[in-house]
Amino acid sequence: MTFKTTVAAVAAAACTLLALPASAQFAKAEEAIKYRQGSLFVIGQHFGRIGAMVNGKLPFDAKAAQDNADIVAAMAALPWAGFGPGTDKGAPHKAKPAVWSEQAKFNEHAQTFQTEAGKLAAAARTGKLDQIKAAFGPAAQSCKSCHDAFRNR
Ligand code: ASC
Repeated sequence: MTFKTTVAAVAAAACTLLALPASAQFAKAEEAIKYRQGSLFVIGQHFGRIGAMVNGKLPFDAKAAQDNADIVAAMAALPWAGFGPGTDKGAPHKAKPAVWSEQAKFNEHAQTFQTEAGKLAAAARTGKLDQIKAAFGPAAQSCKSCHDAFRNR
């Protein structure tokens, strides 16, 4: 390789690293599994805090709802990179084999959740509980339908 092509190759590799989903950064399947479980756990915690307000178990706090919904929406993009090829084994988990054998369907669920999480964050920005309630149902349903199809009990 000439110097120029070497520089170009290194630059291309660096760009690829930046552009690749987080899956490429996992040294081993166990880390991908922990990553997806950790991100889904954090999402669940923040989603649950909104749920508590929606269900009247916590007093409504518009700022808290917005903060939590923003976290859910931002984190909604993350777990999916942790379901890459070969991550069906490597640590205990509850993902069904269908995650890897029915990828298109799984990806569709992941996408639906991201869309609903975005709508929930938009609703939370209105500061109105009725708007949040309206968006929360479909978002929760998107969690549930994916869990029903792709997560063992
Ligand atoms: C949550 C949470 C889920 C969903 C799901 C909705 O708060 O942790 O997995 O809502 O229960 O039905």
